[in-house]
Parts: sequence; structure tokens; C-alpha cells
Amino acid sequence: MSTERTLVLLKPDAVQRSLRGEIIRRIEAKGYDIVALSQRTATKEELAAHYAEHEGKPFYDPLVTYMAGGPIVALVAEGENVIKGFRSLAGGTNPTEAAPGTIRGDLGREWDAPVIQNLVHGSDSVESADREIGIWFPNL
Ligand code: DAT
Ligand code: MG
Repeated sequence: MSTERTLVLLKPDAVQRSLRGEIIRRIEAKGYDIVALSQRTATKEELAAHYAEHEGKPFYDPLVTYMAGGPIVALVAEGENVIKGFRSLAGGTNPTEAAPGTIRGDLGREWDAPVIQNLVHGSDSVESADREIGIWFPNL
């Protein structure tokens, strides 16, 4: 076990649907600390850095357009194994298939859109978390 930090984004659909409180409640109820939090509209530069691993994939352009389409909330959560733990809270990528009890499974659904809108992002490894926290919170 080790204390970790992870980068969470509440995506534009979460903000637009007024689900910020519900999602943050689940993070806090799980017992993780929120050590930084900021709402802003993401720039294309931030999103290009954040989603560099997906550049060239068919959903990349719609993904960046969706993520730039409204305010997001970026936050850093801290706790033992929080990287894996938040991804468990979030559920699988496709909200139709995400397990009930998870953020995406309980609150998400598919829409007629060229990209999956699934409410939240969570870092997938220690290396990703370090890199992503550096993008969204360079002074942390
Ligand atoms: P995750 O967010 O579960 O880590 P990912 O990193 O593979 O998933 O993809 C980033 C986002 O891109 C994901 O949250 C939703 C979107 N996405 C992924 N695969 C997709 C696909 N096949 N079609 C449309 N959108 C997709
Ligand atoms: Mg990912």
C-alpha cells in the first residue's frame, strides 16, 4: 500500500448536468482527500497534452471538442491506492456497460454523439497521475 495522488476531471457533461456535488460526494464518502480543485474551461493545449496517448485514434478529435465544449472541474484526490480506487469508483469506460454502483454506471448513459461521454476522467497509473497533475496543477 502507498499513499498516492490521482488526477480527476469532472467532464463538461458532469458540470452541465449539475453532478459535481454528487461525484465529489462519492470521492469524499470513499475517504479520499481532495487536495486541489479548480473549475475552468480547458484549452486545446491542455487537452492535447492530457490526451496525447489517444492522438490519431478515430475518437480523438470529437474527444477534444467535447472536452473543450464547456467548463470542467479538475481535482487531485489523495489516499492509499487512490489511482486504482478512483477508477473503481468511476466504472468502465462505456457507461452503458459500467457496473451499477459506479459513477458512470449510475449516472451515465450513451448519447447520439461521436465520442463516449462518461462524466469523469481518472489517471490510470502513477506515471499518468504525475504527468496529468503537472498539466492541470503545475504549481502543486
Ligand atoms: P478511460 O477514460 O476509461 O481511461 P480511455 O483512456 O481509453 O478511457 O479513453 C479516453 C476517453 O475517450 C474515454 O473516457 C471516452 C473516450 N473513448 C474511449 N474509447 C472510445 C471509443 N471507442 N469510442 C468513442 N469514445 C471513446
Ligand atoms: Mg484513460
